[in-house]
Amino acid sequence: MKLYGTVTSPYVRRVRVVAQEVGEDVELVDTFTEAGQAALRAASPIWKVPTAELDGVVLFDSHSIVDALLERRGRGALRPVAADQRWAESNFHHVVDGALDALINVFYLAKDGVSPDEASYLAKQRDRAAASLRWIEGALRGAYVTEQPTLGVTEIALLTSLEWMQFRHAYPVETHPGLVAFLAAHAERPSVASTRPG
Ligand SMILES: N[C@@H](CCC(=O)N[C@@H](CS)C(=O)NCC(=O)O)C(=O)O
Repeated sequence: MKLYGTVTSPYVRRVRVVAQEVGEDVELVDTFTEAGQAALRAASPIWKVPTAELDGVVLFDSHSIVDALLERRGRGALRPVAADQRWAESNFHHVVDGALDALINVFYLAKDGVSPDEASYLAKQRDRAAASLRWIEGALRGAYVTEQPTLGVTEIALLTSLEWMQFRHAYPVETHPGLVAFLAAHAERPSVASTRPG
């Protein structure tokens, strides 16, 4: 798979973890470089990473890329989504994305010199992330999203998001003991340890 992205992006890392779990080799096009950015803009009209080319198909979003990988390469040891858990797990995944998108907004605008104290929309993003992470901490079943103690794509989305928040000092994850314990439980898994930024 050709994967457009950076090694620090949490959305790209989700895909890299899943690719490793299902045995797919990744050829990374580093979009931090000028040439990589030009290649990304030629491949995707939304200019976001991850974008991927898999079996001749171009995919513009981590969810599509992960779904395509699982469909075409199998799940490896990853937990399938149980039919009766489908919508609960979908909600969980969207809350993870909601927290991450909110903090990515705060992070990038801080680089442009705008802080949440100066823009009420940004203060809302910060508060949305806090509310979402409190909800996630309450909804976790120990180190997993469901009662089944097996890593799945939702756990991967959560752990890559939380580790990005720590890496960028975007949110005080350490104030949530349940989230800290969740991260510790998965920290040594090879696909997780080998893709960690920093
Ligand atoms: N919904 C997208 C989100 C991807 C996303 O927000 N990527 C960020 C990097 S982590 C990005 O490309 N930001 C560049 C920009 O917004 O200009 C997905 O799941 O792939």
